[in-house]
Amino acid sequence: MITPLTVPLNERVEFASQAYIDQMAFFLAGRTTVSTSLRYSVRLLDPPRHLPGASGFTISFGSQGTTVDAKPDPTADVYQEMDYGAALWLSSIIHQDNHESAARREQEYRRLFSIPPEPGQLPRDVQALLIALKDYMAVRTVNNPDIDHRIDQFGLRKHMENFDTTGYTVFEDAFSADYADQLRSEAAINHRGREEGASFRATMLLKRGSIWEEAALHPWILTAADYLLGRGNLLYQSDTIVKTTGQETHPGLHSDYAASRIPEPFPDFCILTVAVWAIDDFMREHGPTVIRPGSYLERRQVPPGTTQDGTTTIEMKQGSIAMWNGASWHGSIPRTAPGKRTSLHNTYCRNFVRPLEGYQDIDTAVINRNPPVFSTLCGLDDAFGKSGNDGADFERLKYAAEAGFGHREPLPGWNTDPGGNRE
Ligand SMILES: O=C(O)CCC(=O)C(=O)O
Ligand SMILES: [Fe+2]
Repeated sequence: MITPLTVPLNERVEFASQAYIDQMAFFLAGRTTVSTSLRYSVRLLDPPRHLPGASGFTISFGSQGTTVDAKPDPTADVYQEMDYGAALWLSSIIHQDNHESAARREQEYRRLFSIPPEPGQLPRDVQALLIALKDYMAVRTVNNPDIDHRIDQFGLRKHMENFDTTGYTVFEDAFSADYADQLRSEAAINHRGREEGASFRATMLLKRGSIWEEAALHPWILTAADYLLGRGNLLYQSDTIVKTTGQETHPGLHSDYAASRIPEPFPDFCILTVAVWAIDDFMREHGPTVIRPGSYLERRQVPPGTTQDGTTTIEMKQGSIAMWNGASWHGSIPRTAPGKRTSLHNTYCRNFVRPLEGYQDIDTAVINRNPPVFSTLCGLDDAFGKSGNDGADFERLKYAAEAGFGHREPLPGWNTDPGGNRE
């Protein structure tokens, strides 16, 4: 059964758009008042071109009710300035029934975007209402559809150029050591009981706990996935590998297109991409990945018997993420050091590709604790597979059309309708 969406597609809004402010006002109108009067304001720096008015908002909490204004106010009791993209990700966190994960997300996003902790402590009832408002908005807020804007705001341009030349890149310092430790412990649980060296993969991670959901949504990686695959891409596979001393998990070379039977010559656009998280160091002795730079331009499967000659070793430190065009020829070398290498492999594919792992039946509770981009990754937003006896799912078809039919540039009209753009 395909998991139904609890928030209808037409309630989704872009962060800080007029439609977003309207949704906030709608939520606040029905709420009880708080005992303290307090104004809370955020100024958004460098909003995307199609939302020139998205400069921030001010929420006025008070005994007569709570209201929201679509303008930042530096004289507010709590006032913060941050980049549009950073604020969008902070506002994507859902707290309800998800406290541990919410705290971890907040920590990782603040670290990634260098945002200091929120100033001061809010009164209890104000804090509770603010969290309820944030949660209500987070499940309705789509990712910024302007991929170029995200690339520049996150400082990722050089990485995208790497995809266009060598076909791969390494994002350094992409997650904290603390998060790495938690990922390793969770991975160990999933790998427990397996014969040493026999089965090195644990799969279907989106059905194994919220820590993996967080990882699948990494803001830099989703930006790179959108760059390579277009918006609306899907999670193809999410798995961990635990590699032991002497183990050879990927001898020779392969392309990640193999399982999907992509005919040769491969298309000149990318079909799928894998992001490999170095939960432990990936230095030579740890058995890292090797890749042949530029091999995605071959546009064919690796001929049988091809050796690892001419490859580059992707050496990286814990906290780095390597990512490549899935048409690239790559493998890995055996681990010589004692101990284990734990890594997370999140693969994303184009909207029309059939993923290796199925998430269309994922628990509603999982959908409800994540922003809309998560249900997109699970394949729940698009129209595929949702025709019934009465015809197609026109709501989803309309939604797909609003996202553009694979257009690289925003569709005409985007600049004139600041509230209407949806992923
Ligand atoms: O584990 C490695 O080093 C390589 C894994 C691999 O081939 C992949 O994730 O596509
Ligand atoms: Fe691979």
